[in-house]
Order: sequence, then structure tokens, then C-alpha cells
Amino acid sequence: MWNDISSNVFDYLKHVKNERGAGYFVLIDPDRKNAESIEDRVQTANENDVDAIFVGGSLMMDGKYHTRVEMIKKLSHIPVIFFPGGVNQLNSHYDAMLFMSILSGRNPHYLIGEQVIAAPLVKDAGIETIPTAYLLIDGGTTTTVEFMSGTMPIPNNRPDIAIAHALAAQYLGMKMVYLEAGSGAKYPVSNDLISGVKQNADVSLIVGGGIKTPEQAAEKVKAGADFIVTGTVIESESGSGLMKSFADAIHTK
Ligand code: 1GP
Repeated sequence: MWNDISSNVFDYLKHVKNERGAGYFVLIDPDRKNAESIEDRVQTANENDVDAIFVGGSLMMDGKYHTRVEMIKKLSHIPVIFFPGGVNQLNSHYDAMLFMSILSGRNPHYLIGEQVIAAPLVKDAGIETIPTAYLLIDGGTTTTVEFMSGTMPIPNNRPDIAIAHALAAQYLGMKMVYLEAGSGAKYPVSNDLISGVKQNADVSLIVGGGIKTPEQAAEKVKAGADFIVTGTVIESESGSGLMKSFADAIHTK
């Protein structure tokens, strides 16, 4: 079990990075449209070298979100990490959460407002927090997060802007930077932008949004991603079968 390595999820993730070269996260949005296939995806993740499950989404389209998270937690043999779309998705079924700020944006509510509302509830629930800067990068389409957060993405061809943000995140003490093209992005974060950030900032890099093939995932790891997230591609009918190929492409050791 993962918690034989460490009961601290961030330490477990560092171990994954050291032992496997990079880590692979599968994002499950516990929304209505996915209810049927959640069980199948968690079990496939358990059996196919996925390192952790991310749970979250920009919107909750029915009232069963928390019940589905509880089910994911019960079935999962790997850490279940909350990837928050909002404080209303908080519950005690997660092993840890990305305590995130949308640092690429200039909307105070998503920079610090939600975090202040969440903090006492997080303390009460006793969830491990992983301080994370979320940088939205343009992926060629208007994503839900761009619309919901009312923030502008960083242009994908401007590594300099992303580097400045990642350095600010580092100096603010954040442990991870999430380079995010947005779920269902037309194209993922560019290799140049990833390598620019990697070479300049001393933070763990999560890269996600629009990654559709194991080959693309391998390129992102080569460019400097420490962790790769896939969501949409795994939601398709044949998607579950792809998990092992993604895991193999991402784990370079
Ligand atoms: C979204 O980065 C994740 O927050 C995953 O994106 O659904 O495009 O794989 P995709």
C-alpha cells in the first residue's frame, strides 16, 4: 500500500518521482456524466501503475458529488488527492489536497478568497495540504476554468511570463506548480514553456490539460514535467485501457 512508504502524501509523491522518474495522476471528475464508470476507472488505476487519483471539477451538476468521492476513496489503493474547483467540494474523504491559488489570474477571489473560506474547514477535517500554484496556460480553447475563474490564461508561447509566475510561487513557498492548459484543451502546455519553467524555478511541476497520447506525455516528462495528469482521454470508452500505456511512457525509471 502507498502509505507503507509514507502516510504523508507529499513525501510519497517525492518518493514516486525519485523511484519512477516521474509520476502519473488520473483525474476523475465525480460529476453525473461519469457516475457509471467511476468504479471501473478507479479499479483500472489501481491495477495499472497510476500513482494517485486527482478528484475535482469546475462544476457540480448534481447533488451526489460527495457520495461519489466517498466511493472513490473506498475503492482506491492509491492516494486520492483533492484538486479543488471550489470550497463546496471539500469533504473528509481525501488523503490530501492541492491547496491552490490561481496565481496566473488577477481575480482576488481565486487568488485568496476561496482559500480563506476553506482554511478553517480544512483544519477541522485534518486534510494534508500541498501548497500549489495553479498557472492557466492557453490551450487553444476557452476552458471551463477560464470561464469560471474569470481569468486570462498565459499565452502558450510566452515561457518568460510563466517563468516569472513560477518563480513568484517558489518565493512564496509553494511546493508545486501546476501548468494547466485546461481540461479538454485543444493542445497541451508546450514543451518550451515546460522546460523554461523547469530550468528556472525550483518547484515540482505538474502538467495537464489536453494530453491525448502516451507519446505526448513522454515528451512533457522529457521537457521537465515531474507529474502528468490525464482526465478527458481516460473518460472515453477505450480510455481505461490507455492507463497502462500512459504509466509506462511517464515512468522513465
Ligand atoms: C484538467 O489537467 C487536467 O485539470 C486534465 O486535462 O481532461 O484535458 O486530460 P484533460
